[in-house]
Amino acid sequence: MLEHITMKEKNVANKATREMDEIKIFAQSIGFDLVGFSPAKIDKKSFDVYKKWLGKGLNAGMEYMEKSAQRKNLSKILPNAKTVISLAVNYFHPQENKKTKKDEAIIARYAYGRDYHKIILKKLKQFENFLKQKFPNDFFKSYVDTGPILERAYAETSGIGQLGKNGCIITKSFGSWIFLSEIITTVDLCRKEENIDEKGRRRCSRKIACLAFEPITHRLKLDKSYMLDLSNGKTYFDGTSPSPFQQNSPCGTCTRCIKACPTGAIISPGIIDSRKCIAYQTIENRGRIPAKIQYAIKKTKRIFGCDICQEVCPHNLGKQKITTHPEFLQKIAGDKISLKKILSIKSDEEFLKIYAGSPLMRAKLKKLKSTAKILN
Ligand code: B12
Ligand code: SF4
Ligand code: SF4
Repeated sequence: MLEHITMKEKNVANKATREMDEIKIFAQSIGFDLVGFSPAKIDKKSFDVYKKWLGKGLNAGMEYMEKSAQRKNLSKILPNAKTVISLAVNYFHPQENKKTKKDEAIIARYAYGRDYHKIILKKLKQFENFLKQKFPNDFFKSYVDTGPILERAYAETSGIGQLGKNGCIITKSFGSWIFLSEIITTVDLCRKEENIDEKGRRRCSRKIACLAFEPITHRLKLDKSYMLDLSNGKTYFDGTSPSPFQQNSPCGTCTRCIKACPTGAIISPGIIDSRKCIAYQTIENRGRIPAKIQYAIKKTKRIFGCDICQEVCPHNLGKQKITTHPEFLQKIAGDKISLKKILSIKSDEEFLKIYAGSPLMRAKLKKLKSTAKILN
């Protein structure tokens, strides 16, 4: 719908749109696959979900997950934070040969090549420098994975993807095979003006602008959810209450991931009990793995991480695009690992020599050996 706007308003809008386009183009040029923007304010529902999750002890031994003050209020991390720029990087690679030999165990897909933390942080710093030049009086703080920020919640609000029952953010272009990261900034990139296009049409009357590369249905903490189609500038309101597992869910009636999880770790749609999750048990847990989970690890041959709930997801079938990031294709751990090889490594130095730069370093040799013994 065309609306009357003043010349001044139009100029502000044009400048903001240009700014946003430049930001998106730069993000793409340094290798980010998706970018979305949302106000630096956690939506209440997401925070409540996190608090309940914590309250039930579903974080298992991950004490760093208890930093709730920062997760609730990003100004505790960056005073006067206004916007979260969420970014996604596709890491998919086709698996060499799905069959494992008797002596082999499976490594989660994300750990095939170089560790994403360093690779993405470098890109975030480049992005920060670009933004600092544009906004010299503003401040920026970047995180990838390890910061006290609910990455999935912001990614969903910004429009990067939608939450699946497997708990993962599912994107239209890459399925769930993505790493998330973000830049928190004092620049307000979600101003209302940005919703006016170059022809002066208001694309959306909401304060939150959908500026993700992909137009997808939002589930915002608003009275109505909406979808902004960037190809025609139209906004669609569905008028329903926002629930990720009703109209706007990418899942519909599908429950494949819940059924496929070998340990029953998806205790309700989108909620993972880390104590039961093979990913937690094989990467994070420094203590003894419970007998029931040991059995599932042996059966599914997972030595580091677990992808089962993503592998069965129809959104990941046929959507796979091979990552354009050579670092993730540079084989270090690979898809599978020989148990004999792991068990024969004699020292941390030897381990470092073989696996330096790989996500396997997080588990450390001692942990990998003890999981290998379960699998052997
Ligand atoms: C702790 C953690 C884990 C734990 C716990 C997992 C979990 N689901 O919470 C363990 C070790 C088990 C784990 C495993 C994996 N992880 Co992990 N993990 C994290 C970490 C550090 C924090 C997640 C968190 O806050 N959990 C608490 C729960 C309550 O929050 P949440 O899952 O983020 O869900 C939020 C939203 O969904 C939102 N929400 C909004 N509305 C609603 C409504 C409903 C009904 C629900 C349920 C939720 C919801 O609220 C929630 C809280 O804010 C993030 C990085 C980060 N800083 O966020 C990576 C992260 C989530 N992990 C990631 C990955 C890749 C994995 C694995 C695939 C690795 C592997 N192959 O082994 C598995 C997948 C397991 C799974 N099915 O979730 C990616 C996810 C990418 C994606 N596509 O979503 C992240 C974002 C890391 C990154 N930077 O890329 N992980
Ligand atoms: S990662 Fe594996 S164990 Fe964890 S919820 Fe998914 S299928 Fe279950
Ligand atoms: S497997 Fe089905 S239920 Fe699970 S996340 Fe994918 S679409 Fe949703």
